[in-house]
Amino acid sequence: SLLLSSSSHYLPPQGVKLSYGTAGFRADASLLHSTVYRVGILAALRSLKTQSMIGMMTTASHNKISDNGVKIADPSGGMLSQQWEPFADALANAPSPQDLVQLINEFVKKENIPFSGARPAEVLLGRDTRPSGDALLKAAKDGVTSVIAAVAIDMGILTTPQLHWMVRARNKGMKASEHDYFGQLSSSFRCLMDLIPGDKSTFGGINDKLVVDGANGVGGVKLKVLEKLLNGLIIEVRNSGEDGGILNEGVGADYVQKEKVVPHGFGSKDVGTRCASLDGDADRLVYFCVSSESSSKIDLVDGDKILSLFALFIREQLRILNEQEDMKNSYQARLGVVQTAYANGASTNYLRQLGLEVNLTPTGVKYLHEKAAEFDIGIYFEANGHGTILFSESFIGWLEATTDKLSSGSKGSEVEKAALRLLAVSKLINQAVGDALSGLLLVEVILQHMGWTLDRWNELYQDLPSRQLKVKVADRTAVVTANAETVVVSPPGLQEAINAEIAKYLQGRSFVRPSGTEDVVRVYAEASTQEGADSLAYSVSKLVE
Ligand code: 16G
Ligand code: ZN
Repeated sequence: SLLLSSSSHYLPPQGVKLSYGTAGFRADASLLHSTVYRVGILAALRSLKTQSMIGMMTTASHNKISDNGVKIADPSGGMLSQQWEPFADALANAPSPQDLVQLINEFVKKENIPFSGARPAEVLLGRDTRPSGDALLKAAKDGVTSVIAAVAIDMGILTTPQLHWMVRARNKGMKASEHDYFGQLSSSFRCLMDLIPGDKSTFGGINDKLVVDGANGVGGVKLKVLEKLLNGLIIEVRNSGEDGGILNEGVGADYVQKEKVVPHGFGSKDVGTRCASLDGDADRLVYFCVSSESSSKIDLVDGDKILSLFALFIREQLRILNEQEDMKNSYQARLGVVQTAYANGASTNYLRQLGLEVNLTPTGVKYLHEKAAEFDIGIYFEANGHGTILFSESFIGWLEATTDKLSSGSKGSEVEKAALRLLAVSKLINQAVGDALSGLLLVEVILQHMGWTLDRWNELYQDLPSRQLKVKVADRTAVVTANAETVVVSPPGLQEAINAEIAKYLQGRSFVRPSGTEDVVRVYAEASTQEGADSLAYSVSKLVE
């Protein structure tokens, strides 16, 4: 068959076992040709099964430039259904073309995947700026088109969230080019700017520029295009990759958040400037400012604080809607926030003090996203800067009906403005997946709305000192956790030992979990002082060894 002959060009590397994991397949790019080819097949099958457009993104995000990776966007624009992950693993690891064909035939039968009389498979392909992306793109196309009548549509170099956005838009019957993406982001941004209360515009002097570290990846380049469509926001992009810097090397959101130092290209000249950093495929965003002229230390404004800013703004708009006499009880929108155990304890306290429902899930976007989707407005963020705000269809419908009704009556009322703001947020913020570009625009417009500087925002609460360590162990799967990774259930006795350590520290908190992306166990600790956090992390890592 066609499949048998084409797959013989993509034999898997020997002795390498790949796993779809939390973020798709990732490895040194030279090992991935057969994997990407096979994920192309999977994408086409997924498209047939769902009778929808599927996305396939080639990226290794914040990992080093010689790595690459591949992941699937489901019809909603979200992550691949977890039910298909075991098939992805089996597919990637099938030793020979014959095994591969047999595996596919069995799966097609089991899943009842329609071939004849059905709409042919369509797969949107995107990739980041990695040099290995070109050859892997060919493997992806070959994989997709080895399935009968399947079509691969190459969208070129994109951020990961752009591709997810396009898949979602296409499946909703909307226009889904890059031009449409930029159009939607910039018009909803301008709409929010126009709705800023007049008396606030003189506060704060926020009209200074924002300086963005593009991680030498795709995000900085796209941001430069986007910036031209905005007015009232001046952005300087550094580390755009156009000046010889290397992707993710001493730059980017992952580096800045983990190391808490300035990225390359930033320094004493930037003291007092509002800075932001994207990761290599622009699905993570953190803010920071350079602490002092003499050191490379930064004040980090992480995903938890972005979440807090968003939550404050949304809560305020909901309050305006609910206070209005005639609006009462018309729609009690449920607002929920979702974090992981890595969220700084001070952020969780702060959010609870605001009266918000805070939910914890295990690490990984698919878990946070799924939980957030249970609310009318669900805000999720990982501390590392990946997150977004999800709006329920029914609440969007209500907002649309309400703004229609109001625009004929009480023109320009506070209620109408609040409803219009929420609608604009739902269009600005990526509904498919965390998106650094749309997140950045929302942060900027909220700061302007509040009349806040970066410092004022950063003062919402003060982070507890924390420390992360990784421990190499013989078998990391021996560590099994429960309750959103906050307790160890196996090996027996480990949690009790951790508890005993925690008890020695003021505001102590610590947990361990096996990494989903590296062969290590991760240790997290928090305490009232940095010395305390360091020593708690150290003693817990000794327990894990
Ligand atoms: C992946 C996840 C990210 C998570 C990280 C944790 C997605 C798309 N990405 O990058 O959400 O924070 O893994 O890595 O789910 P770890 O398991 O090695 O700590
Ligand atoms: Zn990323």
